[in-house]
Amino acid sequence: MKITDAKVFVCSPGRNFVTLKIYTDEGLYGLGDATLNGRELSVASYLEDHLVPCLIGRDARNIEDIWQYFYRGAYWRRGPVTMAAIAAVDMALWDIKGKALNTPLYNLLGGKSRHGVMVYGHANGADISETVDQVGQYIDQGYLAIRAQCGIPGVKGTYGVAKDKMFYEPAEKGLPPENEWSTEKYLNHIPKLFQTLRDKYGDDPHLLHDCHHRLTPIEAGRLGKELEPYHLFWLEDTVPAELQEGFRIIRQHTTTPLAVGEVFNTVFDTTTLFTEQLIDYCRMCVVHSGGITPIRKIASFAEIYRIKMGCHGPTDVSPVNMAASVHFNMSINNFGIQEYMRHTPETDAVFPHSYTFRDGYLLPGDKPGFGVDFDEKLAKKYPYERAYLPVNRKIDGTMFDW
Ligand code: EZ4
Ligand code: CO
Repeated sequence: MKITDAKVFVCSPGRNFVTLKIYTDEGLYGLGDATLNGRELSVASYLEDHLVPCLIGRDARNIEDIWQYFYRGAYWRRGPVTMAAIAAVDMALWDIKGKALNTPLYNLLGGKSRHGVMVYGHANGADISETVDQVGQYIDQGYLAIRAQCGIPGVKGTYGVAKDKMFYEPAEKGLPPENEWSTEKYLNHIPKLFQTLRDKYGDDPHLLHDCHHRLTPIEAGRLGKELEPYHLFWLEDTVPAELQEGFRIIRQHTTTPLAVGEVFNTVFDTTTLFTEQLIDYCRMCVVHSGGITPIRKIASFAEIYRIKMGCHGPTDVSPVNMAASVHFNMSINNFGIQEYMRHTPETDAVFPHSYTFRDGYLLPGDKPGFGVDFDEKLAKKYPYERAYLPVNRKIDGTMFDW
């Protein structure tokens, strides 16, 4: 089965997405997601200018070899742009494989390990009471797990506080907006949010929180310790994760479960974290870690250390990635949870998909491959629009992590 062509589509049905479509001489095509929030055109160029020319004429069945050709074969490796581009190729080839064998992807990955994929939704609010109400709305919709974020008094524009509650998306059109940050105010406020949530909703709902890479290890230790009475499902991205060794300090101070990895690109970002059992959940995303081929290996490596997968699933990657993630999660034993931010109706119309939400779980459906399509005609109505994630400064103006 020869690859005859591959096309890159950049569209913006509510926000920007990069989609790869690989065509074969047997009439089958596959879809891959290549979206990297705020850097979309770089991945599109990486694909069009560098990978697609090498793809034409290759046998679409040889997924492992093609992955190794683009990763191991290249002298310049890693990084989010490179890995998102390779991921899109890998995903499209798995999609073709499923269609060629007329079976959903999870069957090719070992079959079902569970009946559905537990997801968590995002509850955001300008203050504690708004977030508490939002958590209640997710519980009413059947969610078993909810991530809770709220505004911090005295801090303008905190991460996790949305303009649109249902479809939270931090990227904004134009140049990067600037947020404000105070670790002191944040650390004093967040335990009150979780105390209020447990008082109101009891022990059952799984509650999660994302620090978005803003603390030092000792600050993370303090927050984890103060949140222990509210037994979080996880505390996410406490520290900037370039420094894996920092997690040793956090672990010495708290039993709150730790999650990290949405910005990781390869297994090499995880070695200290996994082998020393410094985290509980690995948040790597199918698209930003190079595709189905490498993330399966990363999950197997994590399994040895009893670490579970809790993949990133924001609205800023497309339903193609979400479908790939659901099939992957269905198949592995060490699945923890899947992040699920709902896409807007405009996005869902461009990417019709067979996965569905029911009673707190995503179900993959039984279409061959990923079960996602791409409406090219509709996508043309939504051309690319420049957009950036915010940057962050401390109250005195110092540049900080966002
Ligand atoms: O800020 O995907 O857990 N979810 C997150 C996301 C990230 C965005 C960045 O593009 O941290 O909201
Ligand atoms: Co996060």
